[in-house]
Parts: sequence; structure tokens; C-alpha cells
Amino acid sequence: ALTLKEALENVIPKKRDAVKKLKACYGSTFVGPITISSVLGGMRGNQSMFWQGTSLDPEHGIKFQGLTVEECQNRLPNTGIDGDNFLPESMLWLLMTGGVPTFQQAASLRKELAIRGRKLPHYTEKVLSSLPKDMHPMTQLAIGLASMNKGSLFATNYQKGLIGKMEFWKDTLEDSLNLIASLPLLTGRIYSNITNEGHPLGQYSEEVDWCTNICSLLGMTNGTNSSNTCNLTSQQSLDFINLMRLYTGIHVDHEGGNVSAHTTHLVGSALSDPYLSYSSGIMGLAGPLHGLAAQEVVRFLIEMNSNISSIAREQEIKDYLWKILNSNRVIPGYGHAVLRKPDPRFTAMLEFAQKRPIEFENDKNVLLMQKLAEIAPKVLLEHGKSKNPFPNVDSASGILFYHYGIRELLFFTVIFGCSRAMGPLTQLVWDRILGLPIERPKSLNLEGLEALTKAS
Ligand code: AMX
Repeated sequence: ALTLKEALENVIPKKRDAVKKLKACYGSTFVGPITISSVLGGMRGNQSMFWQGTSLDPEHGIKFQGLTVEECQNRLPNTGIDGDNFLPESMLWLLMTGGVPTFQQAASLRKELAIRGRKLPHYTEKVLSSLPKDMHPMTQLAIGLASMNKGSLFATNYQKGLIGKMEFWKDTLEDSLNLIASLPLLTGRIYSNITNEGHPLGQYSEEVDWCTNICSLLGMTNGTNSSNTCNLTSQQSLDFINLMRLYTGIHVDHEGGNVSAHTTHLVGSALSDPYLSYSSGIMGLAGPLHGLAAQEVVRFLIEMNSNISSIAREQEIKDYLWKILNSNRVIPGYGHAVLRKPDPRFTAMLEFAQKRPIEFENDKNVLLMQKLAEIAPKVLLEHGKSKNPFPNVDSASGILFYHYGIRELLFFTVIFGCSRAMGPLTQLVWDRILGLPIERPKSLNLEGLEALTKAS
């Protein structure tokens, strides 16, 4: 079977030619207007980034190399033995090469990552063990990743002047795969820092997939470690692993303009290596307007449950939602800047719960999450402000993790960060393949903008 690198090498010449032709023949074609609202409004609607792996369709949601979430679920390989969800490793292959991997290709990438990720560099271990255990887990992740820049092949070889520009992608790919592979150990290390005085909660194995290692190192699988504090049955552990595969498989990327993806791309455009670039992306993911929404939803559901007498009382739920809206607050987990339909990633997470009715029958937070998906859109429609009254992905994800025992709400975003590495780092490899330049938009001051109004 071809390795990921070989499969990538096969598609590079065609893509390089296409980009060269586009630049040479159509370089002056207009992509769209840029308005003052866009300049002052977070560059909304401003089509000015090149991003290959995913695109966001207002009707169908995110598409991964043209495939919807549902198509990915039907077509991307899983382990073949213990799960109904595709492997994020399969998704990485799809993003990187543009093609669906065979079962063997997915299995070989799974193995390759498991081997690459078996050890954290000693200096990273040292840095992580020195951090206060109450330090924000995303700060710990960003520090851990940035420290790994010391071992970056790209940075080392670039400094030695050993590589030509068109070859930069090879070390960028090496670093990116090493970074992605290191995330189970990094994540486990951070979770043990915040919950277990830094003592390991589980063991790493080269024989299992990336998500099984993440779950094991979070202490969520049975029998892997004597200090394991997890109370899950083996079926629950397996379900949790599949939840992890589902979650990390569909959060990999959401076009290029979101803060974590854009930051990685921007920092990477200065030829910073993948560790520094993605560490910066993680800093952005830590923002409350970006990666923290899932945690807001968990708080919201718990609070609502303590304020209503029963989930069966629809009117009470409606009244509660109206109280929030009337006090000018938003209903977390609903609405979207681009999507105009229920988020298919939400639907996938909801189906995960629906397939396991007995598991969730007594979890009033998960039941409320499901009930809200019926009620909240009606209320938001009546309210009439939100352009999209439907649930987004964050409506369901956090509360499912919470159900299985991940109670440290700030930690959810670290799991998000594991997943999100795949999309932006794929793009970084492609940035190098295509030799994209440093990003440098022109900025304008107030007087500059005012001058434009006189000209028009
Ligand atoms: N509850 C109440 N009001 C809402 C709403 C919601 N869930 N979603 C949008 N609105 C309101 C907006 O606040 C805005 O009101 P305003 O005119 O008084 O400012 C109006 O509806 C129009 O907003 P919009 O164009 O539909 O949305 P947007 O593109 O400005 O913002 C988003 C999108 C996600 C920030 C917004 O829907 C929101 O705040 N949702 C709740 C928080 C949330 O779920 N965040 C996670 C988003 C998923 C993600 O990207 N990670």
C-alpha cells in the first residue's frame, strides 16, 4: 500500500500545474468586492483565502474534500473491528490527498501515527511537568506544542539552508505528522496534570488507533492501568472511544477563515514551523467566541435543568428560553454565521446518543439537549432575529463528554484542539507544496476608509 507521503507525491504535480495556470492566465480575475462593512466587520463575506481541504455550504454544512459528513460516515474506513465510526486517520488521508483511503491505507496511517507518537520529547515532558496544575489546559497545550519546535525538522533544516523552497513541504509533512501523533500523549499528560497530580491515567500503545490512545490516556478505558479511576463498563469505554472518533473526525476543519485555522495559516506563512504555527492556532481556539462554545452549552443545560421541574414540561422550557432572549442573551448552541440548516455535525452527534437510548435514558442533561433541539428552533423562529434557529455542533458535543465523566469543562477545548490539528496542518503542507507567500493584507485607517467614501 502507498504511504501517505507517496500518495501525496502522486497528486502534487497536477495541483501545482493547476495553480500555476490559474495564476498565469487568470491572475487578474476578480473574486469579489470588499466593502467597508467587511473591513470593519471581521472580514465577513470577504473571499480572500485559499483553502483546499474543506468548504462550508450554507445548506449542507461542512464538506471535506467535497464529501458531506454523512458521505464521510459512509465511505471513510473505520478500524473494521470495534466501531461504527470512521477513524480520524482516514479523514487526515482524505484531507491531505483529496481521495478516500482504502482500508489498508487507513490502517497503515493509523500504525504510522501510533509509532510516531509513542514518546514525547524529554524537554516537552519537563516543561509540562513544571506547569501549575490549575493552569488553563489550553495554555498547557500551546506551551507543550511550542516546546516541540526544538525538534522541528523543518526549522532545523531551514536554518542549515539544506532545502530548496519546493522541497519545504517534506519536512513540514514530517513535523505535522509528528505533531498530530504526539497529541494523545500531550492531551493525556495535560489531563493528568489537572486531575491526577501529573500521574499517568492510562497507557500508550502502538497497537491501537489515535483515539483509543487519547481515551486510554484520559483514563477512560478499562484495565489499561492500575491507577485507572474510570468507572465505565467495557461497553461504555468502547462507546466513549467511538464518540471520540466521531467528535475528532468531524471537528478537523471548518474552512480556512475560522480563528484557529486562519491563525495557523498566517503564522505558518512566515515559515514558522508546524509546532509554532499550530500552537498559535491553539491560542486562538482558546477564545470564548471560538472553541469554548461547547462548555457554555454544558453550563447552560445544567443550569436550565435546575430551573425547570421536568423535561416533559414544554411550556416551562419555552418560558425559560424566552426569559433568556428577553434579557438580551443568546441561546448557546444555536445559530451559525454561515450555516442555514441544522448543523450536520450536530445531527451526527445526536444520532450517536439516539443509537444508545438505554445509556442516556437517565441523563437529564442529554435528554434536555435532545428536547431543546425540538423546542429551541421554534422559539428562535418566533423571536425572529437569528438567521439560523437550528442547533450547531456545540449543542451536543460537550454534554456527551460530560456524560461519560469528563467533567473539567475547560478541558473540552483541548480535545477540540486534537482534532483541529488535522485540517490546518494539512493546509500548511499544501501552502508549502504550492509555495504560497507570506500573508500581508493591506490595512486602512479611518481616514483611508473615509477617503474611499468620497471617491465613490
Ligand atoms: N440566541 C439568541 N439570539 C441569537 C442567536 C441565539 N442562539 N443566534 C443569533 N442571534 C441573534 C444575534 O445575536 C443577532 O442579534 P442582534 O441583531 O441583536 O445583534 C441576530 O440574531 C442575527 O445574528 P445572526 O446573523 O443570525 O448570527 P451571527 O452570524 O451574528 O452569529 C453566532 C452567529 C453563532 C455567534 C450566534 O448565532 C450565536 O451567538 N449563537 C449562540 C452561541 C453559539 O452557539 N456559539 C457557537 C457557534 C458555533 C461555532 O462556530 N463554534
